Amino acid sequence: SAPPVFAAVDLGASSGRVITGRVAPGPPGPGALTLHEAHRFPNRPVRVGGTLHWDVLALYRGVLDGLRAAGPVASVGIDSWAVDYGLLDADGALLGNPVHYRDARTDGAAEEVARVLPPAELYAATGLQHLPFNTVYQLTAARHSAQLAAAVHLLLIPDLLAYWLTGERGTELTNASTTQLIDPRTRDWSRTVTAALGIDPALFPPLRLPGDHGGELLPDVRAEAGLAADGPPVPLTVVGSHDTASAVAAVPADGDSFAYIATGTWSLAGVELDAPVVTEEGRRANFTNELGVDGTVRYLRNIMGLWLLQECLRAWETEGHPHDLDTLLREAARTPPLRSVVDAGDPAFLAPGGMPERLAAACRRTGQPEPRTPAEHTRCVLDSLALAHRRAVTDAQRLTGRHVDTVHVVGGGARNELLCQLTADACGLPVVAGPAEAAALGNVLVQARAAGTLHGPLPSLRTTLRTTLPLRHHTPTRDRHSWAAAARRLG
Ligand code: ADP
Ligand code: LRH
Repeated sequence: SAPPVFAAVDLGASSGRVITGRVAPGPPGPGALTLHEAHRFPNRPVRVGGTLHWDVLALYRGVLDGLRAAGPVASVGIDSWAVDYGLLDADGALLGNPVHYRDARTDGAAEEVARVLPPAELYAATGLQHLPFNTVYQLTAARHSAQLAAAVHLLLIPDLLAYWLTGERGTELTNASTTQLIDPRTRDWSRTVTAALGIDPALFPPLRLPGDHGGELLPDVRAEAGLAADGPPVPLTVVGSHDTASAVAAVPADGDSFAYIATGTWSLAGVELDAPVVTEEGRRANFTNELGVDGTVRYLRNIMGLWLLQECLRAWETEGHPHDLDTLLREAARTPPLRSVVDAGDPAFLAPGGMPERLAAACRRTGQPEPRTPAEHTRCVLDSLALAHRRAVTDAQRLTGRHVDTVHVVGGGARNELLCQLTADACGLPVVAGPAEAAALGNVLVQARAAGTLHGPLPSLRTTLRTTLPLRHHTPTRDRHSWAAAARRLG
């Protein structure tokens, strides 16, 4: 019989994709696990009425088109970026378009929360790093809105799409852990936080875990997806619905002395732990404890990531001077290194718009030469990301006592050879690059295990990945002292 095929819906901030994963019978080895991109579609936010929204129906359309392109599958799993949500009324209808986490509505919300729950207490309860757009701040910003007053259910983005596909409502735990309403020790809602902020936890449908059964595709969905009405039911399997949870599940690591950097729109850099580390030192260093697949914890820091470059490319295109990424990266490789760096963890880079000028202004403020050409901007972004990667990998080891001997780079940025080499150089550690579609792969792994096609705990799934995937190895070359000197320029 044909090997089972699993459809992973992976929605990133820059694009959505439906990727099929096929697991061949027999022992792991090249070709045992193959991915095929059935459909990719852009994710373009829309500003309307002064608010930046996700175009969630366009994304849903992309999912249906992707399922149609994928053909008959054994199951479907959905993951997406974190923190954002849609509200449903008592009839189950969507109340307004989900708001983008980069929207300015959360300006000032952290200060409001801090008046009721000081940052140290909020961190002690949740172990979550401060990001100005955490769901807790979005709900605070929206708390006097008619929309929230009318809401009966709150569904995180992957749970919202799963609801449309199956009619079943749930709250997947790994993504719920990014709301800042979950206690990572109990892996349940933090009554300390919900009570202090007057957030009704009943808004959230019951928690569910990666591997759980999440219902079946509805008849009208099957028709839209081109599946025969009388074909076998297609289950939705709950996966690590936070894309970073799925991406880290697919890190092809050997043992536990590794750091990972999931690089796409964001760089998420840190280590995997068995239990949360919630310390005041960790809070000050802005490290987070997000929940992962199989009871793991992602101890990591958010770094601005390739957003900095995406926004430069968008600006140049808007100005009528589009640049091709491949050419820019080749030119950046020939541009003098470490001429100017910025703090790639700075939330000042969060909002969209004017990125080339904002990078130049940051260099000016720190007494460094301003990047002037697109190649210089690109070099500045990549050097700055590598420097932030180095800092996160160093800090994660210090704060957790975990030793790191290898850095795994996964996500779209794993395709960027210059970024991977600079990261190896900056960290002074070997970098293993790939898979680029790690989130989709982690999504497939959890589905395949739930279906009984793959077996075992994460380490053995990772062994399958190591023996199956093409990976690129980068050996550190550059003198580490120049990176330390560059770090000092940022203070
Ligand atoms: P997200 O899931 O956040 O939307 P991805 O993981 O898809 O992001 O990563 C997208 C980024 O990966 C792009 O912005 C680009 O910088 C980088 N990337 C994708 N393909 C390539 C490539 N062929 N060469 C270099 N970089 C690439
Ligand atoms: C990456 C990601 C990240 C979150 C951010 C909102 O796509 O899920 O882990 O912090 O988006």
